[in-house]
Amino acid sequence: MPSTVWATWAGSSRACLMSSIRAHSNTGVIRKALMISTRRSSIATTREFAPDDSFAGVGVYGLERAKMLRGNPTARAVSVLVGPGTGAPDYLTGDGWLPADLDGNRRPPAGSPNYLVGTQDDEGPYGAPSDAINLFKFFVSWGPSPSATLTGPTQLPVAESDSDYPCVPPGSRNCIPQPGTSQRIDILSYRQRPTWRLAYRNLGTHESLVTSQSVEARPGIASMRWYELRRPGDQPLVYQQGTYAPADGVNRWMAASPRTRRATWPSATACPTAPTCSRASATPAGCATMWPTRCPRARA
Ligand SMILES: [Ca+2]
Ligand SMILES: [Ca+2]
Repeated sequence: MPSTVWATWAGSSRACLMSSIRAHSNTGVIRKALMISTRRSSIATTREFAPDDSFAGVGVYGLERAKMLRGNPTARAVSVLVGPGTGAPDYLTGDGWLPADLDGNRRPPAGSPNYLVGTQDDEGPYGAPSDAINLFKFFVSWGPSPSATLTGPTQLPVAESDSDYPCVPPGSRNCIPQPGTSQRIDILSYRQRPTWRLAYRNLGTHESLVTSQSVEARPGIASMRWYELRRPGDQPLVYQQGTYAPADGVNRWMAASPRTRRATWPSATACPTAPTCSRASATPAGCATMWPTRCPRARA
Protein backbone atom coordinates (compact mmCIF):
# COMPACT_ATOMS: atom_id res chain seq x y z
CA MET A 1 0.00 0.00 0.00
CA PRO A 2 1.51 3.36 -0.99
CA SER A 3 2.54 5.62 1.81
CA THR A 4 3.40 9.28 2.04
CA VAL A 5 6.35 10.50 4.02
CA TRP A 6 6.08 13.94 5.51
CA ALA A 7 9.11 15.85 6.70
CA THR A 8 9.19 19.01 8.76
CA TRP A 9 11.98 21.44 9.48
CA ALA A 10 12.27 23.98 12.22
CA GLY A 11 14.66 26.87 12.18
CA SER A 12 15.23 30.31 13.58
CA SER A 13 14.83 33.54 11.70
CA ARG A 14 17.89 35.59 10.85
CA ALA A 15 16.95 37.94 13.63
CA CYS A 16 16.21 35.02 15.92
CA LEU A 17 17.99 36.48 18.89
CA MET A 18 15.70 39.44 18.94
CA SER A 19 12.60 38.59 17.01
CA SER A 20 10.02 36.03 16.15
CA ILE A 21 8.30 35.25 12.90
CA ARG A 22 4.64 36.09 12.83
CA ALA A 23 1.72 35.43 10.60
CA HIS A 24 1.40 36.73 7.06
CA SER A 25 4.45 34.93 5.79
CA ASN A 26 4.30 34.14 2.08
CA THR A 27 5.93 31.20 0.43
CA GLY A 28 6.71 30.72 -3.22
CA VAL A 29 6.91 26.97 -3.50
CA ILE A 30 6.28 25.03 -6.67
CA ARG A 31 6.57 21.51 -7.99
CA LYS A 32 9.81 22.38 -9.68
CA ALA A 33 12.52 24.74 -8.62
CA LEU A 34 11.65 28.28 -7.84
CA MET A 35 15.04 29.77 -7.17
CA ILE A 36 15.89 29.98 -10.80
CA SER A 37 19.63 30.35 -10.73
CA THR A 38 20.14 27.06 -8.97
CA ARG A 39 16.79 25.26 -9.33
CA ARG A 40 17.41 23.98 -5.87
CA SER A 41 15.65 26.49 -3.68
CA SER A 42 12.33 27.79 -2.54
CA ILE A 43 11.73 31.18 -1.05
CA ALA A 44 9.66 32.60 1.77
CA THR A 45 9.04 36.09 3.04
CA THR A 46 8.04 37.07 6.56
CA ARG A 47 7.27 40.05 8.73
CA GLU A 48 9.45 39.98 11.83
CA PHE A 49 9.13 41.69 15.18
CA ALA A 50 11.43 42.48 18.06
CA PRO A 51 10.61 41.46 21.65
CA ASP A 52 9.31 44.98 22.30
CA ASP A 53 6.79 44.37 19.48
CA SER A 54 8.45 46.86 17.18
CA PHE A 55 8.75 45.98 13.51
CA ALA A 56 12.14 44.40 12.80
CA GLY A 57 11.72 44.09 9.06
CA VAL A 58 10.77 41.89 6.13
CA GLY A 59 12.71 38.64 6.07
CA VAL A 60 13.50 36.98 2.76
CA TYR A 61 14.50 33.31 3.06
CA GLY A 62 15.99 30.96 0.51
CA LEU A 63 15.39 27.31 1.45
CA GLU A 64 17.44 24.42 0.14
CA ARG A 65 14.52 22.84 -1.60
CA ALA A 66 16.27 19.95 -3.32
CA LYS A 67 17.29 18.52 0.02
CA MET A 68 13.94 19.29 1.58
CA LEU A 69 12.12 17.28 -1.09
CA ARG A 70 14.27 14.28 -0.21
CA GLY A 71 13.60 14.75 3.47
CA ASN A 72 17.25 15.50 4.06
CA PRO A 73 17.65 16.96 7.56
CA THR A 74 20.70 18.96 6.51
CA ALA A 75 18.66 21.31 4.29
CA ARG A 76 19.88 24.83 4.83
CA ALA A 77 18.36 28.31 4.76
CA VAL A 78 19.83 31.70 3.95
CA SER A 79 18.17 35.02 4.55
CA VAL A 80 18.18 38.78 4.29
CA LEU A 81 16.39 41.13 6.67
CA VAL A 82 15.23 44.52 5.38
CA GLY A 83 13.74 46.98 7.82
CA PRO A 84 14.29 50.02 9.98
CA GLY A 85 17.63 48.69 11.18
CA THR A 86 18.91 48.50 7.63
CA GLY A 87 17.86 52.03 6.71
CA ALA A 88 14.89 51.01 4.58
CA PRO A 89 12.03 53.53 4.75
CA ASP A 90 8.80 52.17 6.20
CA TYR A 91 6.91 52.61 2.96
CA LEU A 92 9.37 50.35 1.18
CA THR A 93 8.70 47.33 3.39
CA GLY A 94 5.06 48.21 3.96
CA ASP A 95 3.22 45.20 5.33
CA GLY A 96 5.34 42.66 3.52
CA TRP A 97 6.47 41.43 0.13
CA LEU A 98 5.42 38.58 -2.12
CA PRO A 99 7.91 36.10 -3.62
CA ALA A 100 7.36 34.93 -7.20
CA ASP A 101 5.56 31.61 -7.59
CA LEU A 102 6.02 29.66 -10.83
CA ASP A 103 3.09 28.81 -13.10
CA GLY A 104 3.44 26.50 -16.10
CA ASN A 105 6.20 24.10 -17.14
CA ARG A 106 8.63 26.44 -18.86
CA ARG A 107 11.49 27.29 -16.57
CA PRO A 108 12.77 30.83 -16.16
CA PRO A 109 15.89 31.72 -18.17
CA ALA A 110 19.07 30.20 -16.78
CA GLY A 111 20.73 32.38 -14.20
CA SER A 112 17.61 34.35 -13.39
CA PRO A 113 17.12 35.55 -9.84
CA ASN A 114 13.92 35.14 -7.95
CA TYR A 115 11.65 38.17 -7.87
CA LEU A 116 9.76 39.83 -5.07
CA VAL A 117 7.31 42.71 -5.09
CA GLY A 118 5.90 45.13 -2.57
CA THR A 119 3.49 47.96 -3.13
CA GLN A 120 3.41 51.49 -1.76
CA ASP A 121 0.45 53.86 -1.48
CA ASP A 122 0.43 57.59 -0.78
CA GLU A 123 -2.83 57.09 1.16
CA GLY A 124 -1.13 54.49 3.34
CA PRO A 125 0.31 55.13 6.82
CA TYR A 126 3.99 54.86 5.95
CA GLY A 127 4.58 58.15 4.16
CA ALA A 128 4.98 56.85 0.64
CA PRO A 129 5.46 59.78 -1.75
CA SER A 130 3.59 58.06 -4.58
CA ASP A 131 1.81 54.90 -5.64
CA ALA A 132 4.23 52.32 -7.00
CA ILE A 133 5.33 48.70 -7.19
CA ASN A 134 8.77 47.91 -5.85
CA LEU A 135 10.53 45.02 -7.58
CA PHE A 136 13.44 43.18 -5.94
CA LYS A 137 15.81 40.45 -7.09
CA PHE A 138 16.97 37.69 -4.75
CA PHE A 139 20.05 35.59 -5.47
CA VAL A 140 21.15 32.49 -3.56
CA SER A 141 24.37 30.51 -3.77
CA TRP A 142 24.41 27.04 -2.20
CA GLY A 143 28.13 26.51 -1.84
CA PRO A 144 29.92 25.29 1.26
CA SER A 145 29.14 28.72 2.68
CA PRO A 146 25.71 29.57 1.23
CA SER A 147 24.84 33.20 0.71
CA ALA A 148 21.87 35.35 -0.19
CA THR A 149 21.84 38.72 -1.93
CA LEU A 150 18.90 41.06 -2.37
CA THR A 151 19.05 43.87 -4.93
CA GLY A 152 16.60 46.66 -5.66
CA PRO A 153 14.13 48.04 -5.57
CA THR A 154 13.28 49.02 -9.09
CA GLN A 155 10.40 51.36 -8.47
CA LEU A 156 7.60 51.18 -11.04
CA PRO A 157 5.00 53.98 -10.85
CA VAL A 158 1.38 52.79 -11.07
CA ALA A 159 -1.98 54.49 -11.43
CA GLU A 160 -3.46 56.01 -8.29
CA SER A 161 -5.30 53.73 -5.89
CA ASP A 162 -6.33 53.91 -2.22
CA SER A 163 -5.57 51.01 0.12
CA ASP A 164 -7.05 52.82 3.14
CA TYR A 165 -10.49 51.25 3.63
CA PRO A 166 -12.90 52.65 6.26
CA CYS A 167 -12.89 49.82 8.81
CA VAL A 168 -15.02 50.11 11.98
CA PRO A 169 -13.57 51.53 14.14
CA PRO A 170 -10.81 53.13 12.08
CA GLY A 171 -7.57 51.20 12.36
CA SER A 172 -9.30 47.95 13.25
CA ARG A 173 -9.61 44.87 11.07
CA ASN A 174 -13.39 44.94 11.09
CA CYS A 175 -13.89 46.04 7.53
CA ILE A 176 -16.04 44.22 4.97
CA PRO A 177 -19.72 43.92 5.92
CA GLN A 178 -21.33 40.49 5.68
CA PRO A 179 -24.92 39.54 5.04
CA GLY A 180 -26.96 38.79 8.13
CA THR A 181 -24.44 39.80 10.77
CA SER A 182 -22.76 42.88 12.14
CA GLN A 183 -19.42 41.05 12.22
CA ARG A 184 -17.09 42.40 9.54
CA ILE A 185 -14.17 40.76 7.70
CA ASP A 186 -10.58 41.90 7.43
CA ILE A 187 -9.90 43.46 4.02
CA LEU A 188 -6.10 43.08 4.35
CA SER A 189 -5.56 46.18 2.23
CA TYR A 190 -4.22 48.61 4.82
CA ARG A 191 -0.53 49.20 5.32
CA GLN A 192 0.43 48.43 1.74
CA ARG A 193 -0.09 44.70 1.47
CA PRO A 194 -0.15 42.90 -1.88
CA THR A 195 -2.12 39.70 -1.33
CA TRP A 196 -0.86 36.24 -2.24
CA ARG A 197 0.21 35.48 -4.89
CA LEU A 198 2.83 36.83 -7.32
CA ALA A 199 2.39 34.53 -10.30
CA TYR A 200 5.41 34.14 -12.57
CA ARG A 201 5.15 32.61 -16.03
CA ASN A 202 7.73 32.30 -18.77
CA LEU A 203 5.73 32.50 -21.98
CA GLY A 204 8.73 31.99 -24.21
CA THR A 205 8.52 35.39 -25.87
CA HIS A 206 8.45 37.17 -22.53
CA GLU A 207 8.31 36.72 -18.78
CA SER A 208 5.24 37.87 -16.89
CA LEU A 209 4.44 38.56 -13.23
CA VAL A 210 0.84 39.06 -12.12
CA THR A 211 -0.32 40.17 -8.70
CA SER A 212 -3.07 42.16 -7.02
CA GLN A 213 -4.12 43.97 -3.89
CA SER A 214 -7.32 45.14 -2.24
CA VAL A 215 -8.24 48.82 -2.44
CA GLU A 216 -11.12 51.18 -1.77
CA ALA A 217 -12.08 52.12 -5.32
CA ARG A 218 -15.45 53.61 -4.38
CA PRO A 219 -16.41 55.10 -1.01
CA GLY A 220 -16.73 52.18 1.39
CA ILE A 221 -16.45 49.58 -1.38
CA ALA A 222 -13.57 47.13 -1.56
CA SER A 223 -12.21 46.39 -5.01
CA MET A 224 -9.52 44.42 -6.73
CA ARG A 225 -6.46 46.26 -8.07
CA TRP A 226 -4.32 44.11 -10.36
CA TYR A 227 -1.03 44.45 -12.20
CA GLU A 228 0.97 42.62 -14.83
CA LEU A 229 4.73 43.25 -14.93
CA ARG A 230 6.96 42.15 -17.78
CA ARG A 231 10.69 42.00 -18.48
CA PRO A 232 11.55 41.71 -14.78
CA GLY A 233 15.13 40.75 -15.49
CA ASP A 234 16.35 43.69 -17.51
CA GLN A 235 13.83 46.44 -18.25
CA PRO A 236 10.87 45.85 -15.92
CA LEU A 237 7.67 47.63 -16.77
CA VAL A 238 4.03 47.62 -15.71
CA TYR A 239 2.60 46.11 -18.88
CA GLN A 240 -1.01 46.51 -17.80
CA GLN A 241 -2.99 47.32 -14.68
CA GLY A 242 -6.55 47.88 -13.68
CA THR A 243 -9.14 48.08 -10.91
CA TYR A 244 -12.27 45.98 -11.05
CA ALA A 245 -14.93 48.11 -9.42
CA PRO A 246 -18.31 48.08 -11.14
CA ALA A 247 -20.93 50.32 -9.56
CA ASP A 248 -22.98 47.45 -8.12
CA GLY A 249 -22.34 47.91 -4.40
CA VAL A 250 -20.44 44.60 -4.17
CA ASN A 251 -17.24 44.32 -2.14
CA ARG A 252 -14.43 42.40 -3.84
CA TRP A 253 -11.12 41.85 -2.08
CA MET A 254 -8.21 39.51 -1.44
CA ALA A 255 -7.85 38.50 -5.07
CA ALA A 256 -5.45 35.78 -6.20
CA SER A 257 -3.80 35.69 -9.58
CA PRO A 258 -2.82 32.50 -11.38
CA ARG A 259 -1.39 32.86 -14.87
CA THR A 260 -2.55 30.73 -17.78
CA ARG A 261 -0.45 29.80 -20.78
CA ARG A 262 -2.71 31.79 -23.09
CA ALA A 263 -1.20 34.91 -21.63
CA THR A 264 -4.40 35.73 -19.84
CA TRP A 265 -5.44 34.92 -16.32
CA PRO A 266 -8.41 34.67 -14.06
CA SER A 267 -8.35 36.64 -10.84
CA ALA A 268 -10.27 35.16 -7.99
CA THR A 269 -11.87 37.41 -5.44
CA ALA A 270 -13.00 36.13 -2.08
CA CYS A 271 -16.60 36.67 -1.13
CA PRO A 272 -18.27 35.77 2.17
CA THR A 273 -19.70 32.45 1.16
CA ALA A 274 -18.74 31.69 -2.39
CA PRO A 275 -15.84 31.25 -4.59
CA THR A 276 -14.64 33.45 -7.34
CA CYS A 277 -15.05 36.19 -9.82
CA SER A 278 -12.84 35.67 -12.85
CA ARG A 279 -11.30 37.83 -15.49
CA ALA A 280 -12.29 36.67 -18.98
CA SER A 281 -9.53 35.21 -21.13
CA ALA A 282 -10.42 37.43 -24.11
CA THR A 283 -10.45 40.65 -22.13
CA PRO A 284 -8.29 43.32 -23.77
CA ALA A 285 -5.12 44.44 -22.01
CA GLY A 286 -5.74 46.84 -19.17
CA CYS A 287 -9.46 46.19 -19.20
CA ALA A 288 -11.23 45.07 -16.05
CA THR A 289 -14.22 43.40 -17.67
CA MET A 290 -14.91 40.14 -15.89
CA TRP A 291 -16.95 37.06 -16.40
CA PRO A 292 -20.35 37.40 -14.79
CA THR A 293 -19.77 37.34 -11.08
CA ARG A 294 -20.90 34.34 -9.08
CA CYS A 295 -20.13 36.09 -5.84
CA PRO A 296 -22.94 36.67 -3.38
CA ARG A 297 -23.47 40.30 -2.70
CA ALA A 298 -22.06 41.83 0.43
CA ARG A 299 -23.31 45.36 0.34
CA ALA A 300 -21.92 48.17 2.40
CA1 LIG B 1 -2.67 56.24 -3.50
CA1 LIG C 1 -9.77 55.51 1.58
